[in-house]
Amino acid sequence: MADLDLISERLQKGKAKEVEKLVQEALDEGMAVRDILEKGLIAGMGIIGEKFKNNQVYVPEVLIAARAMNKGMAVLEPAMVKAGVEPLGTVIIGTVKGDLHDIGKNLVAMMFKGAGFKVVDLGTDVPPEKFVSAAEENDACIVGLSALLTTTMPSMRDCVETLKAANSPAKVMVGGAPVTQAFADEIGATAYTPDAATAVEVGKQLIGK
Ligand code: B1M
Repeated sequence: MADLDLISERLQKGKAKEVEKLVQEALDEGMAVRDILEKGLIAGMGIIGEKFKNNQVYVPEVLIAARAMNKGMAVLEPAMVKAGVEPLGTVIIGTVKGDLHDIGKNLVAMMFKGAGFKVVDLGTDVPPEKFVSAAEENDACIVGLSALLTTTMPSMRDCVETLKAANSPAKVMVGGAPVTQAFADEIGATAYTPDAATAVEVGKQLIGK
């Protein structure tokens, strides 16, 4: 009998090949796709997110756990489509124009994915118009903006203004080392969060999940 706790535990250790194999075995045994996703993969990534928030694990551990998560998801995805498992919503994410830092943004993206969201990652140096068009095309519920430079924080303001001018219904979440709650309030972003795990918690609250 497939063991969902083992999938979660192996994922937390970043054992990508084992996760891949265990997910395949669980599918072959006829286990429900939603259970494998929620009680195996998402549960494991949730624990890693919590530990990361509490400084019990660090960036490398999160990255290898996320890689294991991706391997498991790749096995699961065709079955998810077949079973009609809907993502919680779509998150558009990117680092704002002029800014090439992407490690933190990637972590936030991975955590959102790990929590069951569809994530469209626009990469780095993303102009406001691209956030708007991607949000529209993907019917996004959240647009996530990351900035690591004080000099690119004004790009965040441009994004918020451009999204508002386009009447985008998406909630705008901002973060990155120089960003603060006061700045988020000043530019009219929906929410600021200091780290990737909190971003996902707040993102779920924002869409009522
Ligand atoms: Co740059 N850099 N960098 N850099 N770099 C910083 C940010 C800096 C603080 C270093 C310093 O001077 N002490 C400084 C910024 C100063 C400032 O403006 N306040 C700086 C500078 C000045 C520069 C250049 C201008 C240097 C130069 O060329 N003269 C240049 C700019 C290039 C550009 O972007 N146009 C530059 C370049 C680079 C590299 C390319 C070499 C490299 C980036 C590689 C990459 O990302 N692929 C780099 C790096 C690695 C850093 C440091 C060392 C590390 C950043 C990082 O990845 N941290 C950084 C110094 C530091 O922070 N100690 C520095 C780890 C990451 C996990 O944390 O990104 O903060 P972070 O993400 C966190 C949270 O902030 C939050 O969640 C994450 C995890 O929980 N978060 C969000 C992030 N986005 C979020 C979005 C959310 C919610 C939460 O909602 C959507």
